[in-house]
Amino acid sequence: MQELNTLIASLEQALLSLDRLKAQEVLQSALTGQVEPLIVATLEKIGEGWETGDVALSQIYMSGRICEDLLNTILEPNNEAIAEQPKMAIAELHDYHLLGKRIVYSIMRASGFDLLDYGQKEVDELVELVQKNEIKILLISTLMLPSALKVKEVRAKLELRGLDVKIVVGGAPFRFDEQLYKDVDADAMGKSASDAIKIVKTMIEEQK
Ligand code: B12
Repeated sequence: MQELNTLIASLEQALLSLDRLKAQEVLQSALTGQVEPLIVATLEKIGEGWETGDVALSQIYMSGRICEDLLNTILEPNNEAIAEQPKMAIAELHDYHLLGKRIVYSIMRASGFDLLDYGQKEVDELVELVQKNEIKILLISTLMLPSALKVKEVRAKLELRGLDVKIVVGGAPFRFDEQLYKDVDADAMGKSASDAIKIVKTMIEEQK
């Protein structure tokens, strides 16, 4: 087993030089439980490089895209789905930071959850889909504060339609301010894909 720090350094180097094959090799050499911390830590390091001006926007953009694509090949859906799941969906609300949502989706699917991926949606489209698909647990990812505040609008519009939906949120603004989820009327907040799994399992238990 390779040290996480060694893997982070190798993945960072591969991504910054846009070496997709090398990035794939590094991710495949990681244990399943290391994939999420590996990608998150590496992208955060690359993000810091962007903030200090050492990394170009194109490099950070391509790094995200490469990780997103590779996730599909690395984490396959688990065929033994968890029994009696309520209808669930995940969406990126308003902004375009899609990688965190992709990781949560892929890891949940690899853990036996069956959930819809709505991609990036605005408030009204999201509410419409939730009603149409009879969603009971809605996972929302946002990476920017203005998007995070829009969760409150989602809740209000769901209530106007009389829909009882559990909302779980995650992403940078919620990690920076751990009380924010309450201000936007979400039911829970998670900092990682493993948190998402724990929260959803508890909600399923409570709904029984
Ligand atoms: C990569 C990145 C980009 C990439 C996005 C590429 C892509 N395809 O996603 C690019 C370069 C395109 C980009 C653009 C911009 N970005 Co940007 N970006 C980042 C950066 C450095 C990393 C984000 C990331 O991918 N992290 C890795 C992923 C895996 O982690 P994650 O998303 O946090 O997800 C994990 C957890 O949060 C959690 N999670 C996530 N969602 C959910 C959901 C649920 C339900 C649960 C339980 C858990 C959960 O689990 C995930 C896996 O562990 C962050 C810095 C940061 N600290 O987040 C800034 C950041 C998010 N960006 C920021 C900004 C300002 C922008 C721009 C406006 C910049 C500009 N001036 O153009 C644009 C806006 C684009 C848009 N409209 O959406 C700010 C937002 C600040 C704010 N308070 O609003 C940040 C915080 C940087 C900063 N410190 O200023 N960005």
